[in-house]
Amino acid sequence: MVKSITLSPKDVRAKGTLKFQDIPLNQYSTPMKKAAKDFPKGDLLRMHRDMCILREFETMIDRIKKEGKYEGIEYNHRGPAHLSIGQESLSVGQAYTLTTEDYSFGSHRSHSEILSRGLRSIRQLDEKKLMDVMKNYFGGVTLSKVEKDAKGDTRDLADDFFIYGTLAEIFARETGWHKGLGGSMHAFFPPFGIYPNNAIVGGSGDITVGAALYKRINAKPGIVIANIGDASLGCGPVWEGLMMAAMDQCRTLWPKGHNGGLPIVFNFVNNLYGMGGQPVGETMGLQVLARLGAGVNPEQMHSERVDGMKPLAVIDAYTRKRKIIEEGRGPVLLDTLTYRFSGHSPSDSMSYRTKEELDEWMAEDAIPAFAKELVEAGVASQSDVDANIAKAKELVMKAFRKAIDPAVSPYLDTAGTDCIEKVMFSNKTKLALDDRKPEVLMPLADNPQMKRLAGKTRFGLDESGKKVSGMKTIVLKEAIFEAVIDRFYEDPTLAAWGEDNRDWGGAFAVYRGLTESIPYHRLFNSPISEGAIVGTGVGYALSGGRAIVEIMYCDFIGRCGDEVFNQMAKWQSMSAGVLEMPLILRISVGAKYGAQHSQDWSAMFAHVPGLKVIFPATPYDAKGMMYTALKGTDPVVFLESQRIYDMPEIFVKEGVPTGRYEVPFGEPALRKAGRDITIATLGATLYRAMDAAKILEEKYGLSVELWDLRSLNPLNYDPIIESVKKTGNLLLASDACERGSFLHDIASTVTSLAFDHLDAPVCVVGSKNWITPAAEQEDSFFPQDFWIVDAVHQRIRPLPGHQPRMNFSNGELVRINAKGV
Ligand SMILES: Cc1ncc(C[n+]2csc(CCOP(=O)(O)OP(=O)(O)O)c2C)c(N)n1
Ligand SMILES: [Mg+2]
Repeated sequence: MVKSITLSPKDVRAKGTLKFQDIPLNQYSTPMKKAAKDFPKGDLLRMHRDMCILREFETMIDRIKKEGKYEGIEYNHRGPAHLSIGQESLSVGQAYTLTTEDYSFGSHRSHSEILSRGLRSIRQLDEKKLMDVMKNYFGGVTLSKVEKDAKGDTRDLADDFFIYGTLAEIFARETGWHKGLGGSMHAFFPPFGIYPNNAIVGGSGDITVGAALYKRINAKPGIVIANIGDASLGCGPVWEGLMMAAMDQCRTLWPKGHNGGLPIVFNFVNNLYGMGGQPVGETMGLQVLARLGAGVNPEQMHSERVDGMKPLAVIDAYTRKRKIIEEGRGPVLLDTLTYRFSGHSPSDSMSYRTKEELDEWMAEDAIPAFAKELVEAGVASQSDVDANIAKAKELVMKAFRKAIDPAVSPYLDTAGTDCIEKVMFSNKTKLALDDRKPEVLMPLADNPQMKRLAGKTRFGLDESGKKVSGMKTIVLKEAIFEAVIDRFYEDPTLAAWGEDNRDWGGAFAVYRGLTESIPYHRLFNSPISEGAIVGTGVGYALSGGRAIVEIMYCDFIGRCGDEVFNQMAKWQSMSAGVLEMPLILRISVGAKYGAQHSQDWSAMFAHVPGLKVIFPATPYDAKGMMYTALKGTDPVVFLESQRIYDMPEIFVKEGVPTGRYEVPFGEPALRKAGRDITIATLGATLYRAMDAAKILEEKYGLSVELWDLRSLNPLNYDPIIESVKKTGNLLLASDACERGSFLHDIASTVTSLAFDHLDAPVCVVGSKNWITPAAEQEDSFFPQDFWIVDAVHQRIRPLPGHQPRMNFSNGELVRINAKGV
């Protein structure tokens, strides 16, 4: 199915004026007496209670950080505390309108959002469900800490459970929401729809869009909220998230059942500051944040400014916006005004604002103002209000005493042998992440590309050992295609996106033929937003789907650095295994396109704990490893070298199987057995190393053992060590620049593990420590077969009569390093 949106110059070039609609500002003014009629009895007073709990909770942390004690009890909280004192009304108002089917994501300053959603969910869920949540969360450990001295009913118990669990997480205790591995800035609780809060400013700006994609693509109920700060509007991922959230295709091209704008509210928690910087008047020029929506789409994202100091104004806005979203007219942008009375963090000396300004806002404090309105409207009495304040203190003190007591709330033994490996990767195999029938456009066997591939041979050498043309035999990019399309027919949640992923088939046509089989909502072109491509993949995966996203060139990874390094890699660990991250990031490693399109940055991925990083170099491996990746539940960086997209299978005699099979991660593959020299490669360099092996054998009579590492992480060293024991040496080669190459890591580890067996230091051959030059000069940049031969001669064992062209001597190594080359 090819898209057919034609763009006529007559329309596009027509003279006219672009009109904007008015953007409402702080419009809510319904008197409490009238508004109260729309609320069930007790709800408004409970909202006041919840605000008091939030205030007391944050005040307690504030005291601890500043005075080292709360109500006379000493405690030293070493971690961060970005408090939301002053912002409670916004959180409580928002939470009032949400159900556990709605997902909210937040920022470093999200304690109030967590607590308000938790306390609200406790009132919404039926008691049995509530009990199940508490009993099932980490086997009821947190529950066991509050059960003994609980008073009242299940909901009272749940209040204790939730306040204690949140505080235990902030204090890094094993009984917290994720065993203390998330902490203050990353706490969340999925059973109540509370999704990751993010310490990276604007980090939730694109992740939340991924959650909205999950809802839309899989037709799941609920909306999603991105609670991000006003200053986060300076962050690229937020802009990318906005662009992607508003993409027209969700309405123009996505099929019935999935058609409609994304169900998302970008809720800018506008407290008028980003640390001490002021977006209004100083660091930005919007003046009124709500203005932004006008630039995003014709509906202006239904943008408006809401007075977040009034909880009922927030409720009113969310009630109206939910309707818009349910009509398929999202996304929505809210500029929700608030003010933080507390400092940005405990070290804040408030140098950036005047006492007069602070006093003016404190005089409008939402909690007493709301209480006054309740009393004046006859909804509550002063003693009800006072009782709320007292109850809040009691609940917070109870949780505090437990959370600081090491006997009740121990720390997780992170030094224990298997703690890290238990949470870093989920290491599961799951064929389908939902039990729906996968939505496809035709039977797999009818797919034109599958039919074309059926006519190809599966092994790429003819009887005389010569390579068969890629026109006749299956090549690496087609092997990847076979695995991907098959998994689309198995897992209904699997969705793919990236730049030009659809009609074009990806810039290198790996997906050619996928468009015919897969409906738009499961395979789509993204905006040119590398950050949001990966960030939405993260949000999609942690919401419960499986995504495969693509970055067109490895060099572009700088654009999604945060998403890969801090988000994709870290959420499984930060959640203590509560979340899984079945996200495959395909990255094409370039050639021929010069300095900004041809660099192998594999070492960067391997350096970041929490990513599986693989680099298959043969069609057999590419297909088998793609299967492994797409069945797993872990984040995988799947590197593909453009130089070998058209490479046939020349190692596995049986050829690339037409059916399903898996190639495990972390196991180097023996490409050729030998006795004298061990060469191990990563990626496309395998083929140049084969040529080098031929020279070494034919010209110098040396028997080469050649290993294809295939994986950076995980990596089983055993076979390489065994080979080194046999040959007494090791040369490592890849296309990555030599300095900082992951191969140096391998060299160092092998040296430690097999020191006594090495006759020469392990030698690393990489590209020059320079820019990738023009295609015409690439051969003097990427390792060539003769480089490997020269390196063997100069660094491993002299080759009789050999005249090296390259200089791998000690002197040259010292010289170029001194030059910074
Ligand atoms: C990418 C990034 N840059 C800088 C920081 C340091 N930092 C933490 S919070 C903050 C201010 C954020 O302001 P805003 O988004 O308005 O949220 P607020 O703190 O006002 O709630 C900064 C600069 C960070 N955590 N992440
Ligand atoms: Mg702010």
